[in-house]
Amino acid sequence: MSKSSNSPRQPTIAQPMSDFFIKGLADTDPLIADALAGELERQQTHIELIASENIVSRAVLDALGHAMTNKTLEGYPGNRFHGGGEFVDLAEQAAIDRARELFGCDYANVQPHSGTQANQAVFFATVKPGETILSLDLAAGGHLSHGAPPNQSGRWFDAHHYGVEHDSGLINYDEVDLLAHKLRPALLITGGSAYPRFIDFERMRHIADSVGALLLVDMAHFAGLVAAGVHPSPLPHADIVTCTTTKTLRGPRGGLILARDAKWAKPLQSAIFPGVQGSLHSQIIAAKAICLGEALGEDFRAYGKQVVANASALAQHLSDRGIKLVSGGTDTHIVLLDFSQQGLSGQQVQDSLSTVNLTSNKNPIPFDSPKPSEWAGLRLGVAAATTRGLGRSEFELLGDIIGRAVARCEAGDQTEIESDRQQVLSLCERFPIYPR
Ligand code: DSN
Repeated sequence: MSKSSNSPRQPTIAQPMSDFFIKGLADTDPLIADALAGELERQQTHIELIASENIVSRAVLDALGHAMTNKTLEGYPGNRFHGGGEFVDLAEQAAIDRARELFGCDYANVQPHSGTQANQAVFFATVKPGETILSLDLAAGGHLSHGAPPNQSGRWFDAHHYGVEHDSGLINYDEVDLLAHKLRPALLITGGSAYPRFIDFERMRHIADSVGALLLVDMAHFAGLVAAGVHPSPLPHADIVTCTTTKTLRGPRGGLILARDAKWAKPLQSAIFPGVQGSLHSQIIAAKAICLGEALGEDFRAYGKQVVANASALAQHLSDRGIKLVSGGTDTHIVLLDFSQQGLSGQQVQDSLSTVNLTSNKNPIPFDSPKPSEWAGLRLGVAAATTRGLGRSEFELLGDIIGRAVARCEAGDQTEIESDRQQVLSLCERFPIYPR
């Protein structure tokens, strides 16, 4: 027996924990601490009307700031390239199971870092560089990652686009049919960022089948409405569905890929990893599981119903005030305003709304100028303010305030700004978010 094995075990003396693990941001990096504090206060004192935003629960925030962020893993639950994955496996499997239950599908991949990367993975799994894809035009409400010229998808694929009817603002399904027969795309894509109406998924399926194309539906904007049962689901019709977990789904920044048929599991698993991504963002996957769990609850269905009611109230109120709406109204959380007749740009109206603590974004409208500075549209979304608790009457009040902001843009009249800003601040106080 060696001498050392007979020696008494040395008592363990814990070292004091390093400040590195204790000190908070305010002590270590005041510049970034101030930026975070400023952003929180901005959210608390402004009403968010950007359609791609929402306000996540405290539970989702807890996961996003958790030490799970330290864990590196590649692969999928139970089949990782690194050790120590048992707890992330729990979180990822919960996210997968909840996504499948929520959307009623056989396959879910919860790893995409964003909606764009979810779409990239679908391209990776279904089309080869140079093949033809057909999608909704950007100005008609489509999305950059669906083959827009400046995006990788627009460079790697032979991308073509369908639009909306000039008068109705609704998708021109006859044009989709015509282009599909002429171009024979490998992939037909629908969905986008600024289309306020239901999409006829059944008709899209029919068109895809008639030319042997696969159908991808990007439900990034309306996924939460599908989850809440207030929007038709694309799952029964599309081969593959992508979405983000932000926006109406009210979760962390990130994407999902869903498919009704498990035959897509293998190509889509390897398209995300190792196809277009490396290791997963473990803490974000935990946050996705939380948001998907929330979306399975009754409260979320009530939220979804209220989103649609609020959007409809806002659309009607703005229309009554003489503001033109693309497609004449909305079926979703999006209300798209058209200022082309007034000769105003979306930027002017966005700036005017920001003076009264309303946050929005300029947006192209169908047949708009390609130059963002000349876009005549403004996109509003009601999901974030609905999460905050605003109902129809508050959205009617916002409609009045927006109407006056537009009138100020037209007349160059700066009166009533302060009283309108105070009304918005008082809404923020009545419907607070996160403890100060
Ligand atoms: N596509 C952008 C939007 O809708 O605002 C970001 O997701």
